[in-house]
Amino acid sequence: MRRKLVAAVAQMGPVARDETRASAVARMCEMMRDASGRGARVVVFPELALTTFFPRWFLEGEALSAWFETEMPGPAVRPLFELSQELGMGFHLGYAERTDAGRHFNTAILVDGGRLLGKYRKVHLPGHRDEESWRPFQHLEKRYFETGDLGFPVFDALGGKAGMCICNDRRWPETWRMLGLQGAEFVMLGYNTPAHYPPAPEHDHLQYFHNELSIQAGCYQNGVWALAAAKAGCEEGCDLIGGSLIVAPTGEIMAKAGGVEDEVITAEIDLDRCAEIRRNIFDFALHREPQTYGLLTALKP
Ligand code: CDV
Repeated sequence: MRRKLVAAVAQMGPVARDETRASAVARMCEMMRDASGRGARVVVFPELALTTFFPRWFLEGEALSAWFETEMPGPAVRPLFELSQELGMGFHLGYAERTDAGRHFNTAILVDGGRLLGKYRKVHLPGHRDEESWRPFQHLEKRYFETGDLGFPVFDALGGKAGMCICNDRRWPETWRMLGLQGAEFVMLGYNTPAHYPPAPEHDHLQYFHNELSIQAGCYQNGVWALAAAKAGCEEGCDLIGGSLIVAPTGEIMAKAGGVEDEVITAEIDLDRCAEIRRNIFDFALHREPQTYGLLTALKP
C-alpha cells in the first residue's frame, strides 16, 4: 500500500508589529481547520509566524526580548497544540526561541496530535550583525540569533521521514543533501523573503524565481517533497514575496499560492514517489563520489 497523505501549506499575509500572538494563532487555527476540512494530515506555517519579522529593526533590551518565546507552547500558542490534538493533525511552526540558558535561535518545530515530535534551529542565518543605516530596513538575524546547534535532524512522522529547514537554508544545497542523505522524504520550511534585497537590488525581479529554483532543485537532487510556506505581503512597509509551494521529488510544482494574504494550498503527497528519483539518477549509494567532495566540509578552500 502506498504511503499517501494530503499535505497543506498555510501562507500568512502580513503580521503587524502590534498584532498579538493570540491574533496570529487565531489566524493559524482558522487555516488549520480549513486544511483539515480538505483532508490534510499536516499543515506548514511560515518562519517566525507568531509575530512580525522583527529582525528588520535594530532593537535592544526589553524591546528585543519581547519577540522571543521562552516556553513552547506558552499560553498564547497553546490553542494550536490543542487544535492539533482535537483534529489529529500535524503542524510545523517557526518562532524565535530563547532557551533557559539565555541562548537565542530562529527555530521551527513539528507537532503531531498536540505532541512535540521534533525541533530544528536555523543554520544559514542571513543578514548582518550591526546596524547599517544605508538600508531601507535592517536584516539583523546574525545579531539576534546563534547558528543552529541541532544539525539537520530527520524525524519519523506521518508514516515517513520528515526534515525541516528555515528560509535562507533553502538556498543552500548542503541543507537539502544533509536531509536527503538521512532519508528525509518531505521537508517543511517557512520563509520571510523581502521582495527587495538591498545589497543586490538588480536581482529583485528574480525573488520568486530564485525561491522556486532553490526548492525545486533541492527536491529533485535529493528525491524529497517540499512544503514551503511564505509570510507574504506588505508587512510594516516591507514587501514580502508569497508563492508558497508544494513541490514533488521530481521538482514539479504541485500547488502554489496565488496571492499575498492568508491562503491554504493542498496537494496529495505520495511518499513512495521519493524512490522514483533515489533509485535512479540520484541513487546515492551507487553514484555519489564523496571521496572527491572534501572541500565541501573543509573550513577554508
Ligand atoms: N528570512 C530569511 O532568511 N530571508 C532571506 C533573505 C534575507 C535573503 C531569504 O533567504 O529569503
